[in-house]
Amino acid sequence: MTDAGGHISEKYDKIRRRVRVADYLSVAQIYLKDNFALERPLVFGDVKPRLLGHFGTCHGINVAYANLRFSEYFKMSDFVLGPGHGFPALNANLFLDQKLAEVDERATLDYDGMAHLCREFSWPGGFPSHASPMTPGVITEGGELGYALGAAFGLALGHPEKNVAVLIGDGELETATALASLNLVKLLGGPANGKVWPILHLNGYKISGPTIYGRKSDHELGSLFRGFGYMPIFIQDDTASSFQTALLKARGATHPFLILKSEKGFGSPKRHQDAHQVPLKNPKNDPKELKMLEKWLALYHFKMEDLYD
Ligand SMILES: Cc1ncc(C[n+]2csc(CCOP(=O)(O)OP(=O)(O)O)c2C)c(N)n1
Repeated sequence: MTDAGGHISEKYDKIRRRVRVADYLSVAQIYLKDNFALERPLVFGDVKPRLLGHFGTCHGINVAYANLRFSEYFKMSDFVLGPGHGFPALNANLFLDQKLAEVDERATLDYDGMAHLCREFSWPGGFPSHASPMTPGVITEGGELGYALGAAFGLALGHPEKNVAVLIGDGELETATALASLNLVKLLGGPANGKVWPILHLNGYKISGPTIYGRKSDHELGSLFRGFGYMPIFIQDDTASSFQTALLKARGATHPFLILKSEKGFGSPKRHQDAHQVPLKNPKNDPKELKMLEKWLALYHFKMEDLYD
């Protein structure tokens, strides 16, 4: 993967690898019931009979999580996830961080564990398609949008040791709850409290419809967040160098508010409104779609050793 300007710098290799592997595992969870490391050409029998889950928002979530988790500028104590439908991404990262293994002994960081993760995703008796009480670290189930920002402030208030990152969906920020929670910044600050780092996940769509924030100019967005008392910081694209530059800037701000622009469905054969859920609908029966799925999975150059760092 190249960074802005087309050059590849080694500095952010770990971040890029995590995004690539978590993206691969997000696709694999939605589609595969066998051939999990693409060890041979994909056949119809490798594809799940019923395709459930949501890919559209996954890449942006993986970008945010990897950049926050492996940043040298930001020591994250908690990650609060808001965007509507990104469970394959969350589950992939919990698996890679071996948090899933703490509650599910079959989620080992090897081929069998990966097979378990994918096979059981959105399967009766297995992992649900959305965050649920069995998800490690879950605070609320997440079925109702709007609470991520409020929960993040709740974690930081009275806990000066906390550095809470919260990813807010642009659709989520249209809810009254999330919008009103922007005001909570006025309660923070001072030595008694921790810090909250909100990141707006601006992928321009809620489910398959356009978001209001996606239609605002940078000037309008910046003025809005400034008005609430934040320092808006735009992450220019979803590369590691842009994200880390933004985090470095945010470190010097009392109340940073990061804005991550990502393309909904990035990596998949469909984008934007066509990528929200399952971008390829029929790779189980359509040879052309099966080839498209194989090409899509191959894009991530997944190797088993990618799991181990
Ligand atoms: C209060 C509430 N209203 C509506 C919904 C239905 N809903 C689920 S996800 C979603 C869109 C969320 O958009 P965004 O936060 O941008 O997430 P993304 O599109 O990136 O998945 C909506 C409207 C809901 N879950 N809760």
